[in-house]
Amino acid sequence: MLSRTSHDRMANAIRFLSMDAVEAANSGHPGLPMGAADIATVLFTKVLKFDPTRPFWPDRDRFVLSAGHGSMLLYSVLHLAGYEKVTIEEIKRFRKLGSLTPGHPENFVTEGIETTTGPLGQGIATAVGMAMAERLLAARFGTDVVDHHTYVLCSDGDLMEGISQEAADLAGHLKLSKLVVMWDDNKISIDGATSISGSTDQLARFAASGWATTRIDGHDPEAILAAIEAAKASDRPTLIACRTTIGFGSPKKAGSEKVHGSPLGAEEIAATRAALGWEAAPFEIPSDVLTGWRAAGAAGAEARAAWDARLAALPAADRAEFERRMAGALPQALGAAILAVKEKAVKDGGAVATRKSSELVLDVITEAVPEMIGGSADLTGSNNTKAKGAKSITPDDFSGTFVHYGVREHGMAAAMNGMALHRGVIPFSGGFLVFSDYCRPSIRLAALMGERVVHVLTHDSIGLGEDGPTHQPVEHLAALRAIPGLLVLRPCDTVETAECWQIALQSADRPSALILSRQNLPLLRGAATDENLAAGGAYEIVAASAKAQASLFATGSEVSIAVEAAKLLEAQGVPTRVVSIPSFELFLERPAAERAKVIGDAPAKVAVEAAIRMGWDAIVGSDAAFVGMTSFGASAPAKELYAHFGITADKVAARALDLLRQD
Ligand SMILES: Cc1ncc(C[n+]2csc(CCOP(=O)(O)OP(=O)(O)O)c2C)c(N)n1
Repeated sequence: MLSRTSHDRMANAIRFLSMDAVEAANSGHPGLPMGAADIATVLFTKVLKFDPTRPFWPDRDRFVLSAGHGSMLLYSVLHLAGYEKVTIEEIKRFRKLGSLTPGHPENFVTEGIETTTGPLGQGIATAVGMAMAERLLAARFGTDVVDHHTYVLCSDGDLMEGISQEAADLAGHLKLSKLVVMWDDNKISIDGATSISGSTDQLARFAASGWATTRIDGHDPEAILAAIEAAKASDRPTLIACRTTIGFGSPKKAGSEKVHGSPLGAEEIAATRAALGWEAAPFEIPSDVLTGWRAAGAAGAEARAAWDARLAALPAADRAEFERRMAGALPQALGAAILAVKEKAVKDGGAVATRKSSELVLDVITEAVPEMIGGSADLTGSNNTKAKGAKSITPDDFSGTFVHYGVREHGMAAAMNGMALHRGVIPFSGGFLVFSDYCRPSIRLAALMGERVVHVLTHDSIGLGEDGPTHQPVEHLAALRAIPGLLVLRPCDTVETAECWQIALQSADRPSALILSRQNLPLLRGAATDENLAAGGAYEIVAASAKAQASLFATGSEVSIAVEAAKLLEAQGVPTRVVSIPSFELFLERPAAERAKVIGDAPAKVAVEAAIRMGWDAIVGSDAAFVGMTSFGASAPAKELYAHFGITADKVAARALDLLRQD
């Protein structure tokens, strides 16, 4: 054990780096780093298994700062422990453009940061996914190479957010005993005392969700260490309520919301230096303190080297498989698996709902890509995300590949992010498209971080029928397409569904949403080849009989309506082509000349999608007609709804004829 004096000085180094960096930036949050410095010091010097020279060592312990506003805590620790890139110059550039020290921690900016945090509640829920991935990989590869813990530091705000309950429930149920959450229980948030807005007994809440819980003095290093050791021995996840003082050390501001999110000011910083006996100038670390921290950082090298040896001792095939999965490389077998599904679909023909098409694809590709971990938010039979061979994961058996997430869309989406960030698994899950709203903050973070997670979103329009407008997405396609980086894939038949799955898996650095129908759709693609036509985002699926007078554009379930409309138009002597657009994003990423060719120059252009028009003008231009939705849906059989809202082949053909008449 460090002497108390050494501990205090090491913790104070975090406090002063944070105070001084916030002061230099003239913005930021000093209160949490000052209050939680003792917790971080014990964690990083006594507990955490890490090696700053190998930030991506697969068997490192994960540390998630769920309260991302306290980013200076993390930057201070990374610098002190010896993460090479987090230099003192970077600390001085806190919150500056292009620095490695942005306002909130970004995993894609700074090595050593496990996940982007900032939206409260996301970190703790993401950490649940990391802990799940650890157990899944340990079940496959053994604890010789997969045996680490996930630690979270969260704040009051993290626990106020509803997602924290979804996460707690899931972790407690799954008995994620290697998940340890340290709650910075300082009783202060932005508006003042937390008692002005809440009175939940958090320990009772977590206990009720199956967690071990304990309460300690968050400034007592021995108590912190003892609580963590007890947590590691528990058979359940643990919540440690660490009573701390926000802004610890500041004579005038400690314990008050004033220190949460603004610089202390030169005078108060000087007073804090005097109070804590800190003589070093801003950004200077006394040599005894730096030596102590660097020794803590170097201590993990031995464990890491021992792990390297254990990995080397694995049977060659296991080792290669482990390394492949951790690198996120797909198995060779995927291409042949996709082609086999396409060939079978063409042979079988017939009408199939794309949610069912997706199941047919999953039956084959989950065999080829065994790191795929499926799931559903209690809609397994509707989302069709449980492949034929998939076994459910249970609290006592993680050898399966399917997660019953329960009715917890938000917690599910965040856990998927954590699984993807952990590496070694590819998470996909199921939900209704209309409830993607419930996942949206986590999907947004997946896109920001560039993580490969695949959301299967079924029941994608009024085509779901009788459940009515609460369940019928109208604005959701536009809302998802608005998220930068997210691939929104809406296939029209089984062949396109296979291609969209291939795209989603091959997109290693972005999330995908697969938008699938409840209702049956005819097979439109008559031939199966190796070529992935959907990968271009849009392509001509039906050619015109002569130079096209009308071009019809559609996605998903409306492509077959456009194809019927084209037949009507052709019968009236209007040469008509149909363009299927499985992905706006992939199409818009292509060069303008290629796009112009796909869009064509027919005088009449009509777009069809059972959703709002928003977003379509960028594809077809504002001069095109649009057949879709302008209101919420209604409760009735799907066919009647399509007729009621005018999304029919007749209407599409009529709009094209109108345009030609005006021409
Ligand atoms: C989802 C979300 N809502 C609001 C915020 C803005 N915000 C940042 S910190 C905070 C609350 C601060 O209280 P607490 O979590 O106790 O942190 P502490 O004051 O102890 O640092 C809020 C509302 C946020 N980051 N995320």
